[in-house]
Amino acid sequence: MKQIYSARVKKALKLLKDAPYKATVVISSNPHALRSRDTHYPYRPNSDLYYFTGSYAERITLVLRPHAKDPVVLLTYPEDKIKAVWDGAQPSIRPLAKMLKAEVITSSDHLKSLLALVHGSEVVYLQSIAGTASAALKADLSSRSSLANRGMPQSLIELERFTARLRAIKDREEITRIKEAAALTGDAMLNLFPLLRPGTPELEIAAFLDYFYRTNGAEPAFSTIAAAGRSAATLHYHNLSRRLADGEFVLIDTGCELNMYASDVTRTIPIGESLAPQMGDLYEIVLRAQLTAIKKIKPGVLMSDVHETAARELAAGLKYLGILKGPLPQLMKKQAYRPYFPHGIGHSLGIDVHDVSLGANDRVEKLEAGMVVTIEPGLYFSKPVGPLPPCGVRIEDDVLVTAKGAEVLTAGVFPKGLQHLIEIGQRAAA
Ligand SMILES: [Mn+2]
Repeated sequence: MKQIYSARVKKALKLLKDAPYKATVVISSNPHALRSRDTHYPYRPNSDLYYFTGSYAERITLVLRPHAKDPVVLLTYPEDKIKAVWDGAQPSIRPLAKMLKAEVITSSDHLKSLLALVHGSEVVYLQSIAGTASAALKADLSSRSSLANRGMPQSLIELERFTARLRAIKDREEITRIKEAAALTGDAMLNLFPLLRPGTPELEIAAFLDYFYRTNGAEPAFSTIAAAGRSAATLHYHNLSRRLADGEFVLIDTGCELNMYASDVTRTIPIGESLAPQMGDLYEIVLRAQLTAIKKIKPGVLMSDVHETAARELAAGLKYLGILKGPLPQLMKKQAYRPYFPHGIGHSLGIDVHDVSLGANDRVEKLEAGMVVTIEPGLYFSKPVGPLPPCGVRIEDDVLVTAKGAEVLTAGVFPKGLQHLIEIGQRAAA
């Protein structure tokens, strides 16, 4: 298990060494995020630092510089006995240093240490996260006159430009962890059954899922969306102030972070006994778009192609419902579906729920074996349109790109077939 981290560091060093310039990477742990005044959010390790160390240690910085005598350096602060009284003692970083064959520098001035460590490099990859030593170095280097910068890296590049090359392609351990996070989300959704009936507050659905995650060693990977009826037309709906109602959908977009890896799933479930046939049609259109998009996935395909595939199905469906009119090629050319399908088809998934991508954005990402992406088409109506009341349908799964095609990592999460979902709703309502 532990070799995965040293193997990743080794791979990073090799990538850096193969570059035609002398490059150094500086990755700091996250600062504590302030919630308000003197209360903080629970601590979460920095994703890039975690990727290379597997460590939850705070106030450390990892430096990778393959051209130096000590290519791996860990910066740490001297022990703070008073802080330890309040927050508990920090675990020793010696085992981590041993695992990564790192030299440890204990210093109370990390900026000063970093300036010495990057001297002689031409390029340095740095973070922009306020409060990190890496960002402090970035600010310092960019504020200097060129004279004062002699011997210092002239090129300061955003860290993610480097780490994305590694993190975008998931190794076996990462895929296992994403699958475990997906399985836990599946369990949580199955345990949700009895709440899927008219009268349940949206908030109760979200609170139940959060409770389930936390009592199973995980936590929500993002704020759970539970959107009943018209609420679902708001893409990032967080009010959670309505109740589930008979004949409406509830859209549940949820995921957990387990062992630092995320799942991200959306299911849209009919509530009660009286779903209008047009609502059923709407559901089937989105499901068909999702299945067609997943079928399109294989190495070499662009995410924009996958998007286009889903969009064509959605446009054809909107035409069938009488909401769009005209020949399909023209509707596609005009992107007439955009008001109803305003977001992208998906995003990469990993340590971060919106994980790093190799393209300039998610849409131009060229798929490679080992990438994990979400596929999440949807249709949303903020006002009544034709026979449809204000509502939204989205269906989202997590998909691994394999050598030949795709593997749905969330296949076991929750049924997607409409008839099955209607039966679940009817059973919950009875
Ligand atoms: Mn998503």
